[in-house]
Amino acid sequence: MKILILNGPNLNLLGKREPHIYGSATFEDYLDILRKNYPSVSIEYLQSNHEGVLIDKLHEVGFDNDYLGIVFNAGGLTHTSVAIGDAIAGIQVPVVEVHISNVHARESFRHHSYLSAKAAGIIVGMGLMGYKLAVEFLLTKH
Ligand code: CA2
Repeated sequence: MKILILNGPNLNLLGKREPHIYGSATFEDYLDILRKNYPSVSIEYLQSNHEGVLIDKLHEVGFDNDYLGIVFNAGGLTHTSVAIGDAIAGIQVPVVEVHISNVHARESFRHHSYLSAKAAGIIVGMGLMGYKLAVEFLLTKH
């Protein structure tokens, strides 16, 4: 039983910059805790700053029946990338869109997502806990 967590541009800076918005934990620290909480799930993780790498990963995992789903924070590409929206629409494995911050309480350009209409669910503004909630949701589909 596998789940992919996919993080997009600049999320490698978590815990290092802007802690007032994104918190002070690094994603790697959080991932350790998450993996310990779900020992029976193989949680794969990829962060990339490159749109094409993210799309290639969606295609690679998106037709693999071993995956329950993909937990995806596309970062700023959420608000700009038709191509990532198309990739999610084109794969079979469900994608849960996650945002650490409440994008609706921020600048108006963050209010629109090219992913949301193609996502199985959306979690916004719950901090890093959003990733855990997305894993819980995907486990209910097992
Ligand atoms: O709230 C989220 O999870 C976002 O996806 C984060 C993106 C932002 O563009 C989206 O609108 C909402 C930004 C990721 C950058 O993360 C940083 C973390 C620490 C320091 C600087 C950037």
